[in-house]
Amino acid sequence: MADSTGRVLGPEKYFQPDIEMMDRGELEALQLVRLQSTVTHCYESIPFYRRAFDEKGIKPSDVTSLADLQKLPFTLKQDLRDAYPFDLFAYPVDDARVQRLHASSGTTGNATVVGYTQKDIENWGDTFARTIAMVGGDEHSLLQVSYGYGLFTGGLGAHEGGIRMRATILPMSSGNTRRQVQMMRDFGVDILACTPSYALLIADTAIEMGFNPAEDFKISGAICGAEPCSEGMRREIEAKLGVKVVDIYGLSEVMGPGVSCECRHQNGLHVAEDHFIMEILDPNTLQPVPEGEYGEVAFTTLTKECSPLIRYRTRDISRILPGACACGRTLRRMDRIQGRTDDMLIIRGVNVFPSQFQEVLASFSEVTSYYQIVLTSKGPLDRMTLKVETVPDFDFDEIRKIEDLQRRISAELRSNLQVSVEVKVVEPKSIERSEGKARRVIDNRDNKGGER
Ligand code: DLL
Repeated sequence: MADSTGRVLGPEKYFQPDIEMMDRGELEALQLVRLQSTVTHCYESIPFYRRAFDEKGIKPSDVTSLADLQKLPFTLKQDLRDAYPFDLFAYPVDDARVQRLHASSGTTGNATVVGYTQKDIENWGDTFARTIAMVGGDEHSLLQVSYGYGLFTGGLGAHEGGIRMRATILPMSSGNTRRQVQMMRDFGVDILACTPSYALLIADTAIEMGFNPAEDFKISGAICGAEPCSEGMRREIEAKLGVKVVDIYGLSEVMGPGVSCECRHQNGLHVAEDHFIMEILDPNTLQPVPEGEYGEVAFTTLTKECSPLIRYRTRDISRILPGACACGRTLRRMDRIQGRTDDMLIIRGVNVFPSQFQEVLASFSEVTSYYQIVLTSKGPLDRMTLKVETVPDFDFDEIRKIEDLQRRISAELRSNLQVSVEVKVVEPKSIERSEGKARRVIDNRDNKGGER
């Protein structure tokens, strides 16, 4: 069997085939048992949930089917912030069962803090290990973890995945990119785990160092998530490193990376439905949308012990993809994240997500995946400038060529996204590089976010 790029695929690998290919009826029965136990756990151990249930007049025993999930209250990011630091924990923080804490950065308010028991960490590792298998890895693989280690869940989440898989782990964390490349080559790394922006920077650095990783390195797979990545950018990383790139999704509040992940067929992310129930909600009515329609993703955790969550509204936009996957997994797939409700830009009345720019840029061979959106205000009106870097051999001496390219990109953006954008093509390496999540939007408006 060959994939979309013509690469011949070996046999499919699975980490937990009994679960990943479970009969749907059995899986739903398992979900119900776990949902009932989670609801009881939340009600008995977390005053926030007891209050929320009481306000709605619901008791854990009222949950007798998966459809009863609809009766339960939502949890918002603000609820986690208000609970800072430990009020949403099911156990006191000094309880021996609480093994680890992670937290979001908290740049826009209190950090959200999440606790993990040993079992929580093992379950988390299992979901990441599934992705390692999805991209062709196994216990013989050498896994380079180049997500940041620390309170961010990327590094340690991938690390746990490596442990559960019994792979060999190279715990690089992010940064020191030339050293990353050198070790990737010298040690014969098989699989890289990092953000897509960092994978691209690693690839470009390797090429700059005079290597041709696609031909000369052993690496064959990359697990790239934590931020949006267009198909164009994915193909660029794949071509430069000679790997297959699979997408992995997750968020610190819900667990970390591994809530859903893509198999090598690259057609949506299989949700770890034995650990989470996913809902797609209409953001206005908060009712579930029909299968295949976009909406806000919400998760209910099914196995988390320390920080269980009921109907957590993520603000991420996706949809459920109908149909079976060629890999044989029965876990349903969600589409790649389209954007976040709070990332959406409203420019002169038109709604647009930064990631949509990436998709349009992918059709221009003269530019790379490095881009940045700069917002400024001119009087009451907002202006958007899209800075995009050209490929290294683009001729910057010919003003006419530059202007023509800018005009063509701008016209394409207008016809695809209906937005009026000033496009500025800039020389290679003039946009800041990222070792983690890329900063795509610079907001220099006087009234920041006034129109957002
Ligand atoms: O980014 C966890 C993670 C680490 C996921 C490593 C994958 C790999 P947070 O820092 O809490 O956690 O950020 C979560 O990042 O709500 C999405 O908006 C975004 N995000 C995460 N994965 C993807 C992805 C980690 N694959 C927020 N595609 C989420 C697009 C993603 N956006």
